[in-house]
Order: sequence, then structure tokens, then C-alpha cells
Amino acid sequence: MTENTVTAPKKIIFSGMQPTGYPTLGNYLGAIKNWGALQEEYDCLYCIVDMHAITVRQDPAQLRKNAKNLLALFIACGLDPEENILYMQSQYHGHAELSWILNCYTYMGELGRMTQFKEKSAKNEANINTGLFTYPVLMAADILLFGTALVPVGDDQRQHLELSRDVAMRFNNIYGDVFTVPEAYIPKSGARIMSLTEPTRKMSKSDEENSYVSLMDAPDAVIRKFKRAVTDSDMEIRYDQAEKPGISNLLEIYANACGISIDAAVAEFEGKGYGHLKTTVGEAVVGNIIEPVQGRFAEISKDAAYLDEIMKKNAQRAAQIGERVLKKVKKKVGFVV
Ligand code: AQP
Repeated sequence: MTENTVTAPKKIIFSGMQPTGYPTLGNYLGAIKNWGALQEEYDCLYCIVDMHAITVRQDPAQLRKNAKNLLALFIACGLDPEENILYMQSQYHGHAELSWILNCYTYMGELGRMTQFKEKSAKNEANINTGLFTYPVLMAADILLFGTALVPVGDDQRQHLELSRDVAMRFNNIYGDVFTVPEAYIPKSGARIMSLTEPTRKMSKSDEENSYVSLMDAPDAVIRKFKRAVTDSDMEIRYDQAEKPGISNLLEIYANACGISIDAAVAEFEGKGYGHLKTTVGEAVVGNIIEPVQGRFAEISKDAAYLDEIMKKNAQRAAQIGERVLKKVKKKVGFVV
């Protein structure tokens, strides 16, 4: 490269995860694993979205602990805290400020159509709070605050991302080019890992314990959960999400855990029984994901001062980027800045 060469700024990536417990295998395969692959090509912000987490009642001490553990787990999963901005949502006020402004540019009807709101309010009938309803607006703020070009998420976030795009375009139509309109970045495989006990539903950390594998489950518990995974009464191992959701889910998990294609996974199990499939998938998950991640997590989480330093420094790095957009937005809507 010559001295005069100007390199184009890298595109910005933003994604978040709720500290509502340890991430599941679904969170890992649908999100964290892919985040790691993007860190060189893009400027990446990965946020622990504790403000989203309180839309469902949380124990305060546990929430704080979960948030710190999630930071350590991000690093244990291969996210470099120097290359990426790994930080806590509540430690940068810009998220809340922009969220309020965007609330005034989002319609009740749009939010009422959100599948996650319908599902979560059905699960939490005693606490259908406004935060649960406006969750996607906060998510839009998270993304738009940084001029984000790409948002790597699992398939369940597609609808929320579409709303972020609509709100950005609506705002830009009124005030000019303020926001970058973000694109979803959804992996071709692993974007929707299903529950082990009900394979037509997505794997979720707030569901019944045997339905999900947590990154912090003991290896023997992981094997046991896979052995109990719901399949079907047929005998054939083939990939067919509609007819064979349980087997297809196991094949998808195996392919992703081993870094091979689904076709290669199907070929590997040709002529084998369901028992063999379940044990082999469990062992691959333990050997390739659970044990290495837990080993690194044990080392990293010992050093509380190091994690505190990362949190502080990275919240400041996020604020440096966010303030530019926030100031512009405030000016546009007519605040005295
Ligand atoms: N089953 C899944 N398969 C693939 N990707 C998934 N993601 C979540 N579940 C799956 C992706 O993980 C990222 C972070 O999700 P989150 O923790 O912010 O919230 P969530 O989508 O609501 O995840 P959970 O596990 O279902 O949490 P709870 O039970 O607390 O609501 C997102 O990119 C998501 O797409």
C-alpha cells in the first residue's frame, strides 16, 4: 500500500444478546459463532442488552451476574474485546435517548403485529408491560445509533429488523439522510435451532430445561439432553424440516458443530439408527463447542478487574460512535443542542 492510499472505512456491524441466562446452543450457532467470523472485515459492536432483559421481570443480583458472565462468554467464544466493542447497553445512555425519539416515529399498529410481543405477552400474562411492547423500538435505536450496515441475527429477529428499516426510512424521508438503513445478516444454516423437546419451536433459554442446551451445561447433561431429544416414529435419517423436524434439527446442529454441510452430515449417518445419531451429535457439541468454551470461560471469568476494564473502556468506545448520530438526530427533530 502506498502512503497516499486511502482505505474506505469499514462497515459497521451491530448485534445484541440478552443476559437472561447463559446463552443456548441456538444463540451460539445462530449468532455468536458468526459474529466471530466478521470481526476482521467489519467494525463490530456486540452489546449485552440488559435494558431489553428487564421487559421480563429479573432478579437484580442475578441480572448483573448474568451480564458479566455473558461478557466473559463472548470472549470465551472467540470475540476479541480489542477488535470488537463488547459492552453493556445500560452503560451508554444513547440507547435510551434515541429509543424515546424513535417511539415518536413508530406506530402502535406496527408494534402490535410483532410476533415476539404476542408470544412473550402470552407467556407473561401478569406483566404485559409497555417495555415488552416497545422492545423493537429500543432494538431499532440500538442498531441505528451507530450507522450500522449489517445486523447478524438469528431468523427470529427478521421481523424486528424489518421494523428498524421502516423506522429509519420514515425518519430519513422527513429529515434527509440521517440513518443508515441496516440489512439483516442471517446465516444460511444454524439460524433457527429448534427445541430438543418440541422441535417445531425455536430453542429458547427461558423454556423448560430439557428443551435447550446451555453453553454452561455440564457435558454429561448435554449428552443426556440429546439422548432424550424428541424425534419421530420413522427410522430414516434424512433432512426434511416439515416431515422430520426433530431429525432435521439434530442434523443441522451436527453440521454446524462440525463445520460440514448438511448433505455431508446426512451421508455420515446413512444406514445408522436414531440412538447413534443422538449420541454422536451430543458428543460433537460437547467436544467442539461446550468443553473448549467452558475451559476459556473458567480462565477469563477469574479476572474480574480485567472484565470491569473492558466494560468501561468499551462503553466509552460505543459512546464515541453513537454520539455523532444522536447529536444529528436531536438537531433534526428540533432539540436545542
Ligand atoms: N433458537 C435459535 N436459533 C438460532 N438463533 C437464535 N437466537 C436466539 N434463539 C435462537 C439468536 O440469538 C441472538 C440473541 O438472542 P437474545 O438472547 O437477545 O434473545 P432471544 O432471541 O429472545 O433468545 P432466547 O434464547 O429465546 O431468549 P429468551 O428466552 O430470554 O427470550 C439473536 O440474534 C437471536 O436471533
